[in-house]
Amino acid sequence: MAAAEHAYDDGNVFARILRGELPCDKVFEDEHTLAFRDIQPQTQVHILVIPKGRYVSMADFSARATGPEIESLVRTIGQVAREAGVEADGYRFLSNHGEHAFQEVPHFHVHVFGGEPLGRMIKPPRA
Ligand code: DGP
Repeated sequence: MAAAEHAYDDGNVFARILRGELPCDKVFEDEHTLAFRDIQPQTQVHILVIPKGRYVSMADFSARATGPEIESLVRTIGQVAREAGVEADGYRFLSNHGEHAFQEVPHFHVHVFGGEPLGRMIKPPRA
């Protein structure tokens, strides 16, 4: 994969949150990962989990992240869902990569949705 495909924009909003230039409603932080509430929640619980490293999306993160970074991110997803109280009734986590997925912020992030019925995934299956 060409390096240019993963060119990272240090001006993106999550980079600015990580540098402390913008506030966030933090729910968890460790050495590698930050979790905070989405500014435009789409469900009752809507938390974003991001690596602290400069990764554009899942494509970049899955190719370059270290084992400890990956472990931290995955464990954080489970932990914030548990602590938000959505584990028993169910939750969804997803990440948008690129144009077809309508990724808006070019810093890898995982959405954690819950607190209410979420409907079926994406749209009805193709005939
Ligand atoms: P995506 O479409 O997957 O790139 O989702 C980007 C999400 O980021 C969207 O749900 C709104 C959220 N978001 C955008 N700007 C900010 C911000 O400044 N603070 C917080 N907390 N969330 C933001």
